[in-house]
Amino acid sequence: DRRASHHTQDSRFVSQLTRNTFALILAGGRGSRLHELTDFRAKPAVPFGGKFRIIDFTLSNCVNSGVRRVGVATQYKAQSLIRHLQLGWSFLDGRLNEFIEIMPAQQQSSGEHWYQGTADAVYQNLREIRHARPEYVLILSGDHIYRMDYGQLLAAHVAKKADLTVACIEVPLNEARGFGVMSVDAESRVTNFTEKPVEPQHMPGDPDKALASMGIYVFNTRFLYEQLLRDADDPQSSHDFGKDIIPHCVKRYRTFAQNFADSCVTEPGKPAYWRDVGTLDAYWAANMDLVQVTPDLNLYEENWPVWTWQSQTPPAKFVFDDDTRRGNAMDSMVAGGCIVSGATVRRSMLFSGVRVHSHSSIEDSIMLPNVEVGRHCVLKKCIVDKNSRIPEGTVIGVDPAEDKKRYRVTDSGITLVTKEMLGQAVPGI
Ligand code: ADQ
Ligand code: ADP
Repeated sequence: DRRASHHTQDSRFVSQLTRNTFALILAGGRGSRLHELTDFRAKPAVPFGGKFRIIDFTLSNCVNSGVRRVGVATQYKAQSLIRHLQLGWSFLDGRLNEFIEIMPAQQQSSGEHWYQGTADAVYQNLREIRHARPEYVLILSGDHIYRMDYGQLLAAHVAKKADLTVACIEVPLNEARGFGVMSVDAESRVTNFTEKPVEPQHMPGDPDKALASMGIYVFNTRFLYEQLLRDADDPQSSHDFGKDIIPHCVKRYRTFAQNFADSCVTEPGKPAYWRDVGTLDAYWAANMDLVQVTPDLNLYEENWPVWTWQSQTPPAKFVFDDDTRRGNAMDSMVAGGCIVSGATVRRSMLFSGVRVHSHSSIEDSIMLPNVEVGRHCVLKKCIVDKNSRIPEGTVIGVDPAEDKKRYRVTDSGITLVTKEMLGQAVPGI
């Protein structure tokens, strides 16, 4: 019938748009508010959600949306990220014109700089983008946890005959200072954009909310070239999308906003989930979101899989001790290769290969891959970095003043523990 044939035409239209798109993922930021978690790896490479890395969410959105020509611009501490991409993301098929390409900062412009702002990171890769001859360029960040159908975003961009489309989300007004904040008219055209405003403007009709940029942009390719070339020649510019390019375009060209609610992939009745896990508190909270009984972001939903690379591990194992009635995990996610033996785990996230020994208790915590927790330990509200060994009898998360002497404790009481803090770093490096 007519509706069905309309639908087929629409989906063919969207798939043509996604095929004609090149996605560039900005993955070079340090993520300094994650402190020691990003001492040796870029934020997009930080493990998340039991078996993933943060960048897997954005990459999966690309692959699931049908945007399969992807560049990843790296800069800060890229080794761990590059290894992950090579191991886990080399399955796209070049014969079908699909690829994920690593684009390291490499002082390729005539100047002496590595990437400056985010716009410079794209500018320095213009040659590669040109080579792919896309009609649209999708600029993404490798830092966010969300599920989004970029096809819907592209379709809105084309329907509005936009030069530039910015994906946006409603955030509480008191958090809006950390974002680019915009105003839109009745047709969703952006009328004003301010990066990280001191006094963010609330949305009309809602004094407690602001409309924030998600740092996700669709550009017509030719328009992007023009803007980047102009910006590169501007001595006043810091070469950043949020600070320079977007405000410039809003004043002069057809810039539209698309609300995340319209392209978010979610289950009926669930809110649109998007998190910038930029701080230790936010990182902890977003992992804890996943262990909820009915999480807003449901990783068990199969029609929008999150892809990753994972080591080959046997199933998680639980060894129950009849005397102490311990040897179990409740309201928790436990990845492959873990052994919980005679210990109790509650409301926690255990990444691959974690070992928890007898008489220990872990609550509201995140154990990154290959952490070993000795006997008689108590860990509460902790983030324990990869490969750390928690010695027998250690208590963390009960006396913050004591914990602060050795570990990093946030204002809200989350404790980060790394192998460096435990004195277990490999000597010589
Ligand atoms: P921020 O996230 O504060 O704001 P920024 O720190 O520039 O902006 O990071 C954007 C992305 O680019 C991150 O994924 C980061 O890792 C990456 N990045 C930063 N510098 C880079 C470089 N030189 N090379 C490669 N990658 C780099 C932005 C927007 C706001 C918006 C928020 C949403 O500027 O308007 O509200 O994102 O989170
Ligand atoms: P992976 O190797 O699985 O990506 P990480 O995400 O922990 O593991 O990556 C950290 C990177 O930093 C690795 O290349 C590792 O060799 C390096 N590294 C880890 N700890 C230290 C340290 N104390 N000093 C220097 N480099 C380190």
